Amino acid sequence: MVDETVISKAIIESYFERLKRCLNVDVIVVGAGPSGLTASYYLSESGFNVCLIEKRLSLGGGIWGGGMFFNKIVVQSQALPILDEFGIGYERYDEEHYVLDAIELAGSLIREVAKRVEVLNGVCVEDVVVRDGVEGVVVNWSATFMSGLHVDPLVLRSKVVVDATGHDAVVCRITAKKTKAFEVKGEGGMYADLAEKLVVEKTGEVYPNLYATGMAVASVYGLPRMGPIFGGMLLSGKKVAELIADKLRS
Ligand code: 48H
Ligand code: FE2
Repeated sequence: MVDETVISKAIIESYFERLKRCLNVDVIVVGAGPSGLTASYYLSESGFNVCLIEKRLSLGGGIWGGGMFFNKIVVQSQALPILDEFGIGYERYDEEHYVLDAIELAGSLIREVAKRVEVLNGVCVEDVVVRDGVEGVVVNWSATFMSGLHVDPLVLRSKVVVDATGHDAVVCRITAKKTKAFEVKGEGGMYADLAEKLVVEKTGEVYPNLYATGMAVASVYGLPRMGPIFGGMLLSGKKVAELIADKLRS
């Protein structure tokens, strides 16, 4: 016979163990869109403890809607090895463009990440801990912001924080405002070919121990936008994971 209080106790105990493990991790990734999911996957594959924080209930960010709600995604040939690693199918459109299903992309990334990474969904990053560089994030339930209630936040610490919050570049914006050490320029106009190259090229450390990946990179450096081509997001997520792995191992 199932018992309601046992169900509740199992959930509370299991979740609180997860929350305690998130108090001190190697890497906190903020935002579970394509770049944050890819970064989290490769970091955990390299043996690091990762906490992935997503303000919405569902992970996947901008993947689900494809282009203008047409739930298809395009990637360029360089991103195919990442799709292969996740076992995600795609069709060749021409020699440079490949088309895939947005739902399969989101579902596959989420499945592999959920198996490896501590995910806190429905949790919003509202501030950063800055001492010798960024040393953690300040979090609260997303529902707290929606309710308008005054409830103070909690703090999670890490060696590195990754801003994968997309167009808003939330973590970089907060850090820029608090430290006055750099500026977040805001993304530029549409130029897919250039944007895809630059977003990967400029992926990296923005401020000591704070890295940007995905659209957040475009926002920080004023790069052009690329529309619904997602190869750059996946490649940026993989690159940021490699850069952080090198830093944490040195
Ligand atoms: C916790 C937060 C917070 C917060 C936001 O927007 P995303 O999908 O981001 P990327 O960079 O991985 O992918 C961008 C892509 O979706 C896109 O928009 C492209 C390619 N656009 C091109 C164009 O021209 O428009 O995901 C960001 C995630 C979302 O799930 C947010 O809910 C989450 O971050 N998030 N999570 N705390 N403060 N802010
Ligand atoms: Fe976008």
